[in-house]
Amino acid sequence: MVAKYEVMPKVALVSLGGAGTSIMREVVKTNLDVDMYNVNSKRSLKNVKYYGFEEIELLADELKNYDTVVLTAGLGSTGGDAVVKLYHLLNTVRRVCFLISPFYFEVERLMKSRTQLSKIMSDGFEGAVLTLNSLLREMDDTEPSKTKLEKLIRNFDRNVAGLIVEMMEEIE
Ligand SMILES: Nc1nc2c(ncn2[C@@H]2O[C@H](COP(=O)(O)OP(=O)(O)OP(=O)(O)O)[C@@H](O)[C@H]2O)c(=O)[nH]1
Ligand SMILES: [Mg+2]
Repeated sequence: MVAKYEVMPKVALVSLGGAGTSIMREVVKTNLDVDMYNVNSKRSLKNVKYYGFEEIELLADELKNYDTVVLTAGLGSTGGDAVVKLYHLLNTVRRVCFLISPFYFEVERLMKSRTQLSKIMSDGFEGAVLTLNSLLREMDDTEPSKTKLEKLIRNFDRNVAGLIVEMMEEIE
């Protein structure tokens, strides 16, 4: 007799860098049940497998066992470079990206983010690129405050986390 079992697509979520990590922190608060991996300069998330930026190859080898890998990172710095590298190492896997592009005034990072994005964007691209600029419209106070911006970013990360959870629940 052949054992009957449901074939579930294997999906993993990977966050990279500061922005990716704070988005994943919001995902962890939901009850999404998927394997999670975090790449950063130090470990900061509980119950999530941690890899350093220098361990991307090792992580890629582990991720090759999945059907789909969802990647989230902020572009413009180390996390952006790491997501580009990982994206290309995973060319045998379905990749879905949720990428954050910097504020327009982060000039250096913005330029770097464009280069990084050009290395990921192609006909087969799946996912979304969201810009932090959308938050500036909500900073209409006469006196802009750091706390207000931090709150808006937190809310932004919560919304991105919501998009990721919704998308991943459809795959699972
Ligand atoms: N949504 C969101 N965006 C962030 C956050 N922190 C930084 N960013 C944005 O993402 C871009 C990349 O920043 P990080 O993800 O922090 O970059 P990193 O890879 O950690 O590298 P460094 O911060 O340079 O050490 C920044 O230019 C910001 O525009 C965050 O907590 N949430
Ligand atoms: Mg950072």
